[in-house]
Amino acid sequence: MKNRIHFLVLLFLALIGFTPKASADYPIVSHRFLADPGAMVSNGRVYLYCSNDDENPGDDRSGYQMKSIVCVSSSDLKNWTDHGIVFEVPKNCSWAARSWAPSPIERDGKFFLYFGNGGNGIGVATANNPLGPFVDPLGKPLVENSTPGVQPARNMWLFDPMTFIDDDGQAYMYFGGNGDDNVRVIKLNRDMISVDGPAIKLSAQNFFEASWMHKENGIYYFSYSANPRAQMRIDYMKSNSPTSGFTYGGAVSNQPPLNDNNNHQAIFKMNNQWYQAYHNRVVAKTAKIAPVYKRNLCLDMFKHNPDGTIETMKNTVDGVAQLSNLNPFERVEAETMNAQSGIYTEICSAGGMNVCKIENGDWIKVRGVDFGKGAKKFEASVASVASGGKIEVRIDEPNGKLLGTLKVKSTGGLQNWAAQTSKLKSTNGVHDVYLVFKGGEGSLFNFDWWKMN
Ligand code: FUB
Repeated sequence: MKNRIHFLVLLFLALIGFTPKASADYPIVSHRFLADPGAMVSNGRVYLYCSNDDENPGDDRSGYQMKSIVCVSSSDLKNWTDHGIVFEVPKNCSWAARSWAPSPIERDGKFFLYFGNGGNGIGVATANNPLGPFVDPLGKPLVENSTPGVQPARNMWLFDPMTFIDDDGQAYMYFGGNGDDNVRVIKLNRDMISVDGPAIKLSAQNFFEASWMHKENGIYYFSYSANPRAQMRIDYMKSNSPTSGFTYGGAVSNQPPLNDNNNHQAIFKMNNQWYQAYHNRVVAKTAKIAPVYKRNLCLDMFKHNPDGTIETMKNTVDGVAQLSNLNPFERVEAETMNAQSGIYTEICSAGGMNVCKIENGDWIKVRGVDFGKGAKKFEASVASVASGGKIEVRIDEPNGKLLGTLKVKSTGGLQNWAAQTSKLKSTNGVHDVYLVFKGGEGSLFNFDWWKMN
């Protein structure tokens, strides 16, 4: 089954190269089912905090059961690092039963993660580092139905928080769902874990869920997922104030290809360009897995027009430019990749994550690697119970030019790490690198990081 799914995903990736209208951007972090991204740009990286759809059963009836938040990040928008689970309920927050659709923000050197306890209240978790560990500072929800100003609200889903800090330092949290009059915004105090005054009611036509706020040229843009009557587009309203006077602006983006269901946007600016991270269901649909609760991340760009409207985003197969080439002469985490076939990740005993369940024929693609004047050696930290596995270093295609082969020697255990090296044929310029795994039957070895010399 595993190989069949990988074959189908591979087939899809091969096909989209020839079919410009095929689907949304390459799935980001395609080895995980992730959804509802919340974006934070910090220190030259964008971090996406996501609902963990790997926790949903693989059928179309079980509903959303996510209890953890997964973080992935990138500095170049093409190669993404999987940081794994950074917050989990009830383990890190005993009052909550679910953690959905998180939204991150940084203030005063601290990191805050807001999440929905399903649709039944909003919690906050804090950390001193973007990757956690996130802990519950309150021991109770930050916003619940009894919070002044939340009710009355007909059948409101009390979830999908998004926190925004205005230029004057005032923080606001937007949230709500399921009804035009069910948008709420509430001021947060400087500590970011307490509210200042009652929630204020806002209305948005066809409001369904996924509140997000961004500001450009002094205009406040409140974007949201519209309801199924409005094809679950990402629509927006704009205003000169963060809490009132919003008028409908149109669509930030239409229903993504290969989705046919809910969507959830995170809007962020990096290198002076606006992006929308979102989810669709291309990985599950391509692999013929029941797709409703198995979503995957995507990314595209959009622009603001000179008149203050938004030019509706185009979903592309590969429309986002790589912001910088990857330097292979510094340690690269094995779980940093642009695409993959067949691999999984897990917590690594040496810290962070490692790639695991590597089988014959699996591969990792790393995009836009700058070889400079050439590399002579490939070094990789691997862990293996037996010798016999290999890492082939190829460029441009999974079966592209072979630069060298690392023959993995036993390290005596799947978490016993050792750096091993092999020679490389010298290559100049910028290439996509494919690390292609070869060996016998079953799981071959684990892989933590690599580097060229
Ligand atoms: O992931 C669960 C829910 O689905 C989110 O809270 C909504 O935004 C929708 O994407």
